[in-house]
Amino acid sequence: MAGIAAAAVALGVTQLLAAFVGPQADSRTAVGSTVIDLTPGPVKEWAITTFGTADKVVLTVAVLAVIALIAAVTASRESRRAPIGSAAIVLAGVAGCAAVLSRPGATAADTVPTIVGAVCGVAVLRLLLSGRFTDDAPKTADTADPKHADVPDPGRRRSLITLGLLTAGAVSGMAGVVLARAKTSVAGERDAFALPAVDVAAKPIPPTVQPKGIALPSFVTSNDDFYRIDTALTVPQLSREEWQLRIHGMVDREITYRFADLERFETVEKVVTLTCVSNPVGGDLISNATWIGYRVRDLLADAGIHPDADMVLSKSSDGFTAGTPVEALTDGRDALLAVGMNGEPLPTEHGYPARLVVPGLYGYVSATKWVVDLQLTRFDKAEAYWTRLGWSPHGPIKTESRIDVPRSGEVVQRGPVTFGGVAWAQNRGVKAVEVRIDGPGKQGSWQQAQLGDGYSNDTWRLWSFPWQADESGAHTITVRATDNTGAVQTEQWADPVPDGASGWHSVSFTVG
Ligand SMILES: Nc1nc2c(c(=O)[nH]1)N[C@H]1C(S)=C(S)[C@@H](COP(=O)(O)O)O[C@H]1N2
Ligand SMILES: [Mo]
Repeated sequence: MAGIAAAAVALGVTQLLAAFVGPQADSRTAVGSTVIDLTPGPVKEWAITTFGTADKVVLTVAVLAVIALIAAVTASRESRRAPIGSAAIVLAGVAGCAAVLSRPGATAADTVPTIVGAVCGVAVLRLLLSGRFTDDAPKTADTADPKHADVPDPGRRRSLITLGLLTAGAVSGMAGVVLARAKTSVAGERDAFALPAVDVAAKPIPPTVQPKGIALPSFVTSNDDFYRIDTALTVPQLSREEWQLRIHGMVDREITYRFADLERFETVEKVVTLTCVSNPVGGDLISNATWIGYRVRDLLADAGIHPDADMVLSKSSDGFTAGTPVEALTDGRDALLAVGMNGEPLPTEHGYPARLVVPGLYGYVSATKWVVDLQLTRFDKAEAYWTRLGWSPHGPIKTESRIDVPRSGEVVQRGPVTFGGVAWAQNRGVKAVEVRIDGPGKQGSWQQAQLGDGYSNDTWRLWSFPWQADESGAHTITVRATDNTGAVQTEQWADPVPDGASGWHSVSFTVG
């Protein structure tokens, strides 16, 4: 417990001081980001497919658990001749300072909170393990004396002080996080941002996109429900004032846009379904929104792109990169630099003040949030964040479909039921969805599902399937989609690495 209390104080003090020095002094985030960057690709992939949007919470809890374990074990070995616990805290402090210094724009002064935190941690450990609280102190006899029963024994005092320090460490850490967030937050200016008037509106979304009589995901995902995947341990807080978009590399003229410069471009509204390459078959890392922004093509037009440039390497303010084919950013699909999402400014976690939205490509090769830099280059010259980790340099979205109703293991009442789900093939569009119950076999033939109206080739399509649940017992339902080129979704099972999962989604259920 002494070790855990010492670690809590070290982390708490660091976090609290960092709130006053600045975000770059936050060694917790610096270490966390370094860990994320150094984690091998397959492990990251495992974390995303296993924990999905909760991956950051899981990471934080896991890291705290590991720190507590190391602190407890090393502190139990602490002795005057071998101060192993203190050494562990000093070592952690050194690692924290190194992580802080490795981040862009950090100075020596930014290591002060970490150093002070480590010193406090060592002091706490030494205090709690000092002879002051040991039972062989001269007063031992007194504690057995009924006259002194109200005087806490040294062991009890030590427990109370340990608990107090642990609490103090935790509270100051949380205070530091809250304070730092309040100081850097762009939430206020985001709320004050009035979206530009739309010049080219998206066609209205008819209610018929949503199948009736079944609870499916809403055709348009609310901002709160929209899936979120990124490598950012703390959400970048980038003000419109600070924001710039630099266009450079294989161009005739470099251009840097300030946020106010965007006003002179046509404002375009588009409904686009984003999908994560890490989405497993049947997974929920897919959402659909109405975006407002500017055509990337228009922003690039004045730069004079060299004919041999085939990739735009986009970069975020926190160093994430994506490599997108120039063609996907300049052809008729109208890739956007989006500033609005479902009628609101982009939420900070979805890229405020500006991000890329490219129909038809997985997010890891296209959807850069907090985007500040577009470099015209070549696929044989440059590598982006996930490509370096073993993902494919190209990431067109595969045709997929998912069963939302019934849930796996659900017990369905006898009688008429309606099953349903979603299907997607962005940039090609979904033409048909077929369902098979209990196949393959004589009863298990493919049958056409009913489709919600198609909105566009860039959006998902909702489907439903009325079925007569007559036969009690175990059943399975399988789904497959066909895109507008006539290609049927492949049965070939593939993992998300390196270029997206494929295979038919099946769900087992029981008629009871
Ligand atoms: N800056 C930044 N942008 C990013 C990422 C990231 O890690 N950092 N992840 C990408 C990935 S892998 C996906 S799937 C989409 C997800 O966008 P969303 O979080 O708005 O749903 O963002 C993309 N843009
Ligand atoms: Mo992703």
